[in-house]
Amino acid sequence: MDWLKEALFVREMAMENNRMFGDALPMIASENILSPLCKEMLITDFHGRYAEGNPGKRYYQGCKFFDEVESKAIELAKILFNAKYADVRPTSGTVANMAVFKAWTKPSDKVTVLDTADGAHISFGKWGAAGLRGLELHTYPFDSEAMNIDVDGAIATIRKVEPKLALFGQSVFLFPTPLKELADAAHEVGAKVVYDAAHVLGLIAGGKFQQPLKEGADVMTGSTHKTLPGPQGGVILANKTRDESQDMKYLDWGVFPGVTSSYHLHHVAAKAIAFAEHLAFGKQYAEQIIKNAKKLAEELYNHGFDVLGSNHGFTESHQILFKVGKEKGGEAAQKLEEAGIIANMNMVPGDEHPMRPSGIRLGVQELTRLGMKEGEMEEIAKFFKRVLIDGEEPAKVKKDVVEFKKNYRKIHYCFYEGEDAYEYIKLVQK
Ligand code: DSN
Repeated sequence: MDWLKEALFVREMAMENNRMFGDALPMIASENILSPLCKEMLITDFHGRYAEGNPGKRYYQGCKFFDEVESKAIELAKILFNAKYADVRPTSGTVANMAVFKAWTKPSDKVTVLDTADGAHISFGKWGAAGLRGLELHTYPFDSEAMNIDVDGAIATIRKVEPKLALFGQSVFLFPTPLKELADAAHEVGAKVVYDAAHVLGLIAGGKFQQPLKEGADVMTGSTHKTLPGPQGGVILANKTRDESQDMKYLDWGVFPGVTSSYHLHHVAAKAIAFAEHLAFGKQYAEQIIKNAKKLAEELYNHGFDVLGSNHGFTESHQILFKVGKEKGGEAAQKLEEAGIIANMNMVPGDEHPMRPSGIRLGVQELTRLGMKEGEMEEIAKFFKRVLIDGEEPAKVKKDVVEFKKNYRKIHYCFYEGEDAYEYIKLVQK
């Protein structure tokens, strides 16, 4: 075998991927593009280094500059989220959730949670991290007309089950959770309140979604690469310091040695920069994301799509969810990809099989970061109509999508904005 050829094949695929996304409308609600400064951090020497523990208290030598970086990331996260406690070590939102489970539960403890078909993340499900910890799951009822938790029903569930943790936050997340009332009920029975903010972290930080830490959450977990447009990774935030509570010490140990040894140092550096950028631009970015999501949802609805949440203004987040016919989500997502629109099939309330869902979930956070506003959402809704309602040949629509996208490759809402977001940076020129 020619091993160089094998290696260059991988590089060619990465370049093709850059080209594909550069030409497409990327609308997966959990993704985003990196700012130039964040990108730079990913190819620094931090990438190959180890750190265990906390700044100033390390097992490994050689951490003095990284200690500065991690301390800065923590400081900026605390300012951004108005929190007293920030842990930037989790390598993903799932790892952040695992750390909470490790710290605050034992196997067979009871937790209350939304069903994944109603929008909960897989890490809160029996096949994910909650199952791995051996937790006993009790689901809240869901109001699929309002696309939100049924508050009275959920309060009754919490009172009956008396869980160790009451879990909130969603991966399909159109509207804020009525957290205050639910957190009061959870605290009454001695449960801790965990809010998974992965999808809406950037909207919360921009002050445009609910503020879970003010509404009763004991801890907020999140991922740093969705509406908070940093590197792939996780974060944990809370309002008590390690010194104020033994529970917070357990949380610290839940991350290390609980679910990490070293963590991704280059990503921590990029997180720090993403937090600084969000402090500078997050408010305007979050505001435009929500305007765009509302506009796109409305346009799709007017074109005849069965958009969920229609009696409630469709969405208050970056997401839109619409039904495409019983178990037809996969087929629709495939046609959209052939037309250059990258989105995912998604379960909608009532679906039973995760691999045969009936909906499409969209997110507008990446399109917004490329400078798109409400006018562009009108154009994009027309592409959806051509593919999924008019039944036009996807390849024909793709030509127009590629042409449309040519004007939207530059990144906004960050330092050094205006750089091409999809350019492949070659370090080896040969
Ligand atoms: N499952 C991812 C999503 O919501 O797309 C998040 O981890």
